[in-house]
Amino acid sequence: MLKWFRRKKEKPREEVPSTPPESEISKEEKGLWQKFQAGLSKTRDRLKETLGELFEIDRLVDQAFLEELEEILITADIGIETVTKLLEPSRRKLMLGEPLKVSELKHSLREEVLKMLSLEAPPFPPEATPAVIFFIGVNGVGKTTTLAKVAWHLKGRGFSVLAVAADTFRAAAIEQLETWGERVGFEVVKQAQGADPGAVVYQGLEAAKARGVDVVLVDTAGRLHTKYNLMEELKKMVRVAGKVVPGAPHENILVLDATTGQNAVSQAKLFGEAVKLHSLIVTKMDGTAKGGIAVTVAHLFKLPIRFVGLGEKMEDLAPFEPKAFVDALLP
Ligand SMILES: Nc1nc2c(ncn2[C@@H]2O[C@H](COP(=O)(O)OP(=O)(O)O)[C@@H](O)[C@H]2O)c(=O)[nH]1
Ligand SMILES: [Mg+2]
Repeated sequence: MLKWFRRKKEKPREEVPSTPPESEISKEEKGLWQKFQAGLSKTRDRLKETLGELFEIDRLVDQAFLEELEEILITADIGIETVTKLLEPSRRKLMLGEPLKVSELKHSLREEVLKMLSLEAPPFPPEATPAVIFFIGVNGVGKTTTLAKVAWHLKGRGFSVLAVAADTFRAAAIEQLETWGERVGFEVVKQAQGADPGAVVYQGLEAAKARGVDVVLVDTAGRLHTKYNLMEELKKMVRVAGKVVPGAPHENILVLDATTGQNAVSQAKLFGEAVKLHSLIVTKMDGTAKGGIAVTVAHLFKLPIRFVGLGEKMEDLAPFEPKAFVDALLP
C-alpha cells in the first residue's frame, strides 16, 4: 500500500486477519503496475526511439551529447526549466572536466526525475469527516470521469462517498455524473441546470454531514479558465465549503490532461492563482507520447501526483508511484 493511502478506520482486532493474504496484495499491485506500464507505453516508446541511439553505447558524454539529450526530453514535454534541472548534476561534472559515462548519466537522470516526483503528500483521502475534495480543471480534461474513478477506488477501500454536481452550466454535465453514480454506486447531490454552484456545494455538504459520509467529491465547472467568472465562482464554492465543514475543502485536485502538453503549465498557474491547489491527477496517460508533462507540473508547482488516468473505465486509474513511473518511462 502506498505511503499516502489513508486506511479506513481500524476494525476491532478480532475481525481482521493479522496480515492480509500476500497473494491478494501482489495481484492487485501487479495489475496496476501492468496498467501503468501499458498506459505509459506511448511516451516510453517515443523516448526509446529517440534516446535509443544516443544511449546505445556506453561512451563518454560530451557537450553535444547533453544538448541532444536536452532537446529529446523537451519534445517529450518536459519543460526547459525542468530539463535544465534534471541535467544539472551531469552538466556540472562536465564543466569540472570529470569523465561522465552514458550509464552514469542515465542513472543520474533517473535519480533526478525520482527526486522531483517524490514530494511529501498528506494522507488520501484527507483525515477529516467528511473529507471534502474538489476536482478542478478546464473543460474536457476528465474531471467528471476522474471523480467517478476516485469514487470507485475509495469505495473499494471501504469509504462511503457522496458526489456534488457543482458543474451546473450544462444539463449534460449533471446527467453524466448521475450516470456514473448509478454505475459506481454513489449518491449525487444536484440542483437544476444554471443553479448557483455555491448553493449546490452547501446542500451537498449538509447532506454529507447529516448522513455521516466519509468523503465528498465535488465536480466543478471548467468553462474557459481565462474567464473571471469561473474563478470567482470557484473561490465562492471554496468559501461556502469552509463554512459548512471547517477546514474544507481539504484537498483541491487539479486535473490535467496529459495530451495537452505544455498548456498544462498555464492551467496550473491560472487555477493556482484563484485557489490553493494541493495535488494533481494527470489523465489520458494511455493516449499520449507526452507523459513528461507530469514531471514538469509536479516540479514547477511542487504538487504531488495522486493518480494517473489510464483509460475511460472506472478501473482505469492508478495511484501514482514515482518509482513505477520512472521505471516505466526510463527502463
Ligand atoms: N483515454 C482516456 N480518456 C479519458 C481519461 N479520462 C477522461 N477521459 C475522457 O475524456 C473525455 C472528457 O472527460 P470528462 O470527465 O467529461 O471531462 P470534464 O469536462 O473535465 O469533466 C471523456 O470522453 C472521457 O471519457 C483517461 O484517463 N484516458
Ligand atoms: Mg465534467
